[in-house]
Amino acid sequence: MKLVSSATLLLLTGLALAYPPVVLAPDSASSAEAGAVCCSPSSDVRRNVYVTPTPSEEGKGKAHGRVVFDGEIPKRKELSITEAQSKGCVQADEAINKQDLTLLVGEDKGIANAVVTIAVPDQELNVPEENIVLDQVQCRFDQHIVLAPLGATVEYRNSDDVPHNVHTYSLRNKAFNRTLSAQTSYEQALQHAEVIQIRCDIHPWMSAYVFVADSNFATITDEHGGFEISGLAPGEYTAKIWHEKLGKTEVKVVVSEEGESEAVSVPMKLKVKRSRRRR
Ligand SMILES: [Cu+2]
Repeated sequence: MKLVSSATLLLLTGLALAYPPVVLAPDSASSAEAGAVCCSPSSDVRRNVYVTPTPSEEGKGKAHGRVVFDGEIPKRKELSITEAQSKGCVQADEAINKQDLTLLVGEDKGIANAVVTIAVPDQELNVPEENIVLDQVQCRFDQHIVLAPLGATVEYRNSDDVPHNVHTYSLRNKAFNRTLSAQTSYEQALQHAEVIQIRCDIHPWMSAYVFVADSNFATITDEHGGFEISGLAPGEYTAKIWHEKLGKTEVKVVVSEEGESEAVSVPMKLKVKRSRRRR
């Protein structure tokens, strides 16, 4: 399903892709431009984008729009973490952060932390030379969604004084389950494009994703569900959207000869669980 709206969508000119990652603060330019009444999840939305578009003469177009929640805004719950489970994670006078980042829907229904990718043929991937660090700090992953190009290296780190482990759930890249004692790290070269879930088995609430993209044209939505992908040549593209809880969808984007494109509005909703019929 595709909805196109040209007038009501956000202008996201401040959100160009960049490396090191774009980290959006609640008072960022985009929030001001959007004039939004603020959104509960904004304080913890970081866009960890490690891909950069390939600049080219004809690549002056951009795809932009919003990913929006279709349905009633779901109530947010805290992560379930007991005192015993979080022993040693924080200082005695500190409280552990229980914010659940798995589904962040703002008051404007924008869905944060959705990954948007556009496949462009014959592009050479821009791979950062430095490791992309995914740290474990106070028994949380310091980045919830990491958008990394195929070929990059992720360094899983434990900056805590308690042990963690890194358990990867992947189908194409080699899966592993490795204990990381305090102040140690482990590197993984990303060899296949896919979404890898990262968990710590010691602290069951710890979960993050490494989205391995085989495109330079990709980004993560901000706290208003906004996205912008620049550097596109004129033409028709399919933007694919992935969200950890809402699944996948896609939308067509047309970049004109002048580099213009209409803002797209992409609805996503929770899948209805079918109850089994009782016999
Ligand atoms: Cu852990």
